[in-house]
Amino acid sequence: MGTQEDRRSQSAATVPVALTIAGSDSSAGAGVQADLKTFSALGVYGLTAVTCVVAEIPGKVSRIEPVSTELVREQIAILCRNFPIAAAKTGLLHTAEIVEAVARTIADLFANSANRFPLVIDPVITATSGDRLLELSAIERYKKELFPLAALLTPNLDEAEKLMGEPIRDLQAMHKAGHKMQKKYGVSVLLKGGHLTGKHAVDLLFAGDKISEFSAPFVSGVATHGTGCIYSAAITAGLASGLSLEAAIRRAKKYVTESIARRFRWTLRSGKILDALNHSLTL
Ligand code: PXL
Repeated sequence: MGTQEDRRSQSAATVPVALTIAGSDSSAGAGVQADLKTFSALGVYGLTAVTCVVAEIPGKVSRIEPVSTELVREQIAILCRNFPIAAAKTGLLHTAEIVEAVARTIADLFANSANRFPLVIDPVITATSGDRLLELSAIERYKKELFPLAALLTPNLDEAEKLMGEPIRDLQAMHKAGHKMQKKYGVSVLLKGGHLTGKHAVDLLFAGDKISEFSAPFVSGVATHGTGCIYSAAITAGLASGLSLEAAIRRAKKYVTESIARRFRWTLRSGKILDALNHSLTL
């Protein structure tokens, strides 16, 4: 036991660091804002590399613009040179050029194996509102350049359908598609089933020779966005803290379910209801 001063600097020095490479959501339910709140709630110091700026409210994206590839690259590079990053995630990357810039920056870094950390890829294509957020030409770059660097992919069913080019409409199809994706890209895959199975939200993890199931009661009647963002952020926080992939996902699933169940709600003067995820949970 040292002095109080020692203990303070020690706990500050040992807090795990995680990086999110994602878009800015003006309404703070998704994107880097949601990721940072999630990292904080789970005891991790969060860093950000912003890829694009989205003007939006829950349910409506009104404008989106990319950050220059040079600036995306520099944000990641300067952070990686100067912080002890223990895990990272990618969220919305918006354009093919940004996917490529992110992949090249991380590949350069990982070329020295001492610099490697687990990378979680949330292949965001569409917003919950249905607005498309990613150029379709970016999908090929994801597959060729970014997936090979990942420790985990976290597609939802819609994203997995677009990546694999086949419909996934039941649990059996989820098993088939997840296995195929794991083999094809040589990485672990968390395929998120959402409301597919009715009363429960069931996700499947394909890692090594094992398939694990993560299930939670489906919370209905909540109109929120950003659940995919905070799920991958919570997994990244777990990995940064030294949890195994399975333990990180189990805790992240609980965090997401709770943040939906304990959502914030505002009733506006017009009578319109506005929901937002509650990111400030202590699990
Ligand atoms: O939830 C998808 C998403 C991801 N990232 C950013 C977003 C959104 C959606 O609305 O704005 C930045």
